[in-house]
Amino acid sequence: MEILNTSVLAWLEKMKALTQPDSVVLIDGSEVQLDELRAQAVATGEMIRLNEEKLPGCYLHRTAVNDVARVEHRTFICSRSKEDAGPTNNWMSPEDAYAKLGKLFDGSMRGRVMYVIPYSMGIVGSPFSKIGVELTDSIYVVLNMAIMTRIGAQVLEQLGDEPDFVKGLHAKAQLDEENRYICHFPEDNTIWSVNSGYGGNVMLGKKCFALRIASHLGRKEGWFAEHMLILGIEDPKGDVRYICAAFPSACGKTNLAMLIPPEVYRKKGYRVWCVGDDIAWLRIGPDGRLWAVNPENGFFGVAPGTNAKSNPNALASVSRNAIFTNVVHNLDDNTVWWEGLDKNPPQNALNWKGEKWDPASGEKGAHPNSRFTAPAKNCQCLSPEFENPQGVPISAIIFGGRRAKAAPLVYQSFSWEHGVFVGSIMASETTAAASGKVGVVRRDPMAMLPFCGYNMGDYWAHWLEMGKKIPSPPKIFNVNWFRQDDDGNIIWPGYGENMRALMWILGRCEEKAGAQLTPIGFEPLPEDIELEGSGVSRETLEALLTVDFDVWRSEAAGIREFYQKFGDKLPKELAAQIEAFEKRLG
Ligand code: GTP
Ligand code: SPV
Ligand code: MN
Repeated sequence: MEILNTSVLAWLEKMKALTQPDSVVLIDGSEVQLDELRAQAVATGEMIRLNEEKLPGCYLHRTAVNDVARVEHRTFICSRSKEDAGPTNNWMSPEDAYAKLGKLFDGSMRGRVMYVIPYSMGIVGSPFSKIGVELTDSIYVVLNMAIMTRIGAQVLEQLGDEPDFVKGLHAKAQLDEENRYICHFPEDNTIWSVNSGYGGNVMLGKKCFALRIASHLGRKEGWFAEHMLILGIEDPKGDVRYICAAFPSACGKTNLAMLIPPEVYRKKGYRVWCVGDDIAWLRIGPDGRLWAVNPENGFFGVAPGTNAKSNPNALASVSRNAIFTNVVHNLDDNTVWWEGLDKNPPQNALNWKGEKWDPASGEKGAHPNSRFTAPAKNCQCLSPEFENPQGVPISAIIFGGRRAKAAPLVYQSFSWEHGVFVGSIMASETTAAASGKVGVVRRDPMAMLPFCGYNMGDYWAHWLEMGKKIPSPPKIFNVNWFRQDDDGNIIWPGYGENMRALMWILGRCEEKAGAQLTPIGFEPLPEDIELEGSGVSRETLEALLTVDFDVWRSEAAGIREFYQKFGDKLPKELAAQIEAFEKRLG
């Protein structure tokens, strides 16, 4: 196999001249080649091959200790004009960014191999799909991209001689934190990432392309690239309704996407199907509904907290051909462990840094942002529509985050416009998925704060515009699985039990479920939520549904302050929404 595409060739020559690798290897997607790379990575210690009986085809990788999460303060949108990046993104001019990173890339692959990964976000050849080529000096990246995307010869063939691909360049360089940069050039379809070897910083198809670059393309071309899971709920008659949900990083997308319904629904014949757990690309279908595809081919999920009770489907998905990053290595049987997997931490083990670890020490063994990379096809509840190039029609869009107090368990917006407002005012406590302080509430509109590749004000305008063009738009909701009591305990059981809120949501979509009007939107009455077998008391449910006006008045002030950052980019519809909201609050 060789590269014939003249644009790919010309760009590759330039990047070779810049980074000066010893050799270049084209990734054809074959198991033979991937196996050779796995063996090489094992030989150098980059990967550890795990127990062949218990975890066939699985590997463990440890990143540098200073390189364990996305780095938002070092992530840049390098549009020509600063205004196009907007007040919520870091910005560097393309000239400055190319110059600055050019120096860091200069000779960075000397003594190393450059791997060329042609990949498709979405099913190869589907009109919904987009192609990228990532150049990287990391085998870990190659093996992860091989799970997370469709790679290899078929992609180059599909591209033909078209110049329409996203150019991704990644070099580990010295893994120097002070010179780590993740730069996006939306006008050039280009991503440059240097000095990291961790997940979302380096698998350029994921957040960099499928969200930051794709959101920019979506605005130009009239579609959405969103930080959303996609799931289907099949009713006893066999009809399936699909829902998208946007939660910030480490706020429950993967868990919701793979949920197992509570007994009360299971016995009636309900099933849940996972279409995607992180990213949705949405377009208006010929029938006037919004249709979603998952552009990925695997799951890059949070390990801690994943167990046989919280997410059995995820656990089964990582039982073969998976890569584990920054978890505990059990030396007795050469398997892996993480906090929350079970109550039996291994006694003879290494922590995520590769140091001897004593579970009794009180120190965590796995990094809080440790992850698994698993092929989608491993997932027992993977939707039969997963490979459907048309995607699935969406009945409801859900926004949500981690809020100790403000947001109730679930509520519905009054309209598309109000739904966009609800998405725009999302806030959530920060998590270990990005470097920085954990547990600080911040505004994270549509869970896209770190992922929107252009001015968030224009992004809201795009949402409002699209709303006018969708003849049968999904209804928009908000959920919060993380409401706490005064002692700081989360009072909703979460996980599979979240289906109870989803059922109310579908009931609302079909105009069957009841609701009460509140200043924030339509809320279920306690009797509208099925509690059988949940262990949740009516009293707790009432607490979960309470809207504290004082809390929301101070929210409104925070929203105003946040909106102010956008100046005249704030859509007038949203200015009217906050106005009306304050009136409703009194
Ligand atoms: P990213 O992959 O970073 O985008 O995260 P995510 O949104 O997919 O979150 P994920 O499902 O991996 O969950 C993150 C953490 O939240 C894990 O530790 C879960 O155990 C926990 N979690 C997920 N769902 C729930 C829930 O319904 N209730 C509670 N209390 N915790 C949850
Ligand atoms: C997230 O942080 O939202 C992730 C992990 O899904 S990463 O791919 O690193 O962005
Ligand atoms: Mn996830």
